[in-house]
Amino acid sequence: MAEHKKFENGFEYIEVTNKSARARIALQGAHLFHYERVGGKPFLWLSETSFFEEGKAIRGGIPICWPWFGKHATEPGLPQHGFARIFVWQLLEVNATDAYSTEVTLQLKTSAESLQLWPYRFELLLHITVSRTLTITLTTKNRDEHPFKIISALHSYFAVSGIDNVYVEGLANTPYFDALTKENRVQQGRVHITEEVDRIYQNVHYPLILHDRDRTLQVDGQGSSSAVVWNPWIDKCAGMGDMPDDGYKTMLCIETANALQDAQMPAPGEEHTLTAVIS
Ligand code: TA6
Repeated sequence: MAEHKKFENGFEYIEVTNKSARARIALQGAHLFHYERVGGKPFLWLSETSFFEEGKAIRGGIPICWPWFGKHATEPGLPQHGFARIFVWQLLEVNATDAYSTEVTLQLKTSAESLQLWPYRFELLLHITVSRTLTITLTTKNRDEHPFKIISALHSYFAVSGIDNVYVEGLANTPYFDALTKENRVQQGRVHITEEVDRIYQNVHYPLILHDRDRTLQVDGQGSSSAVVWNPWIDKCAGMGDMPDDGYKTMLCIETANALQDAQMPAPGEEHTLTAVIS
């Protein structure tokens, strides 16, 4: 079942419910901000002080960073992480394939507003499959006469019991760029979080496993050989107006990306697909 819902301020989202799971997807940003299996706890972290307002990215769930990641390379005044997550997408289809699985398709296309921010014609499709497994697939289609470069990420915020209880398996001996120190390093063993972490891993071999005290979550990436691991820790968290001061204790971002050397350059008429399979 899928229901169109609105917050009191009119912010629109879709709530999908089936025998496997429940999910909520905002039309702004095609932003999946809630997923939980029937009888389970939410997979995704959502800030209790997140904005649900036009033009402001939701803090949590799976923001879509596209067509650039982080600050724009040359124009710092442009939106952080691109514009896909702050534009309103069109809901194309909700298809209950059976009682246990629902597919949702949303679309974002070139507009006068997008052309003001990025001078290329494109089509974006987001397919979300809500079942016992959560699959989110971002397809970029080059509708322009020129090739264009996309740096993107499915910026997944995972809910954890406590940041001290978790570690990430699957990145040992993997090179990463440390966005805090601007150094290139190599991961030694498991990723534990004991301070602010902001790393872009390259040559990633999926799946990655998030081990928590009472569950493990698997993140499998397709069309991606880079991944971002981020936790803002105490000081950065305290400075964020849409995150409680202790929010860093119960979240960890593991982002399936096309970043740094993994950026993509579809030619006119070509497309690229980035997928995260979460289970
Ligand atoms: O994913 C890591 C990162 O690029 C961090 O540097 C931090 O900026 C985070 O994304 C959140 O970005 P946002 O624009 O959503 O506050």
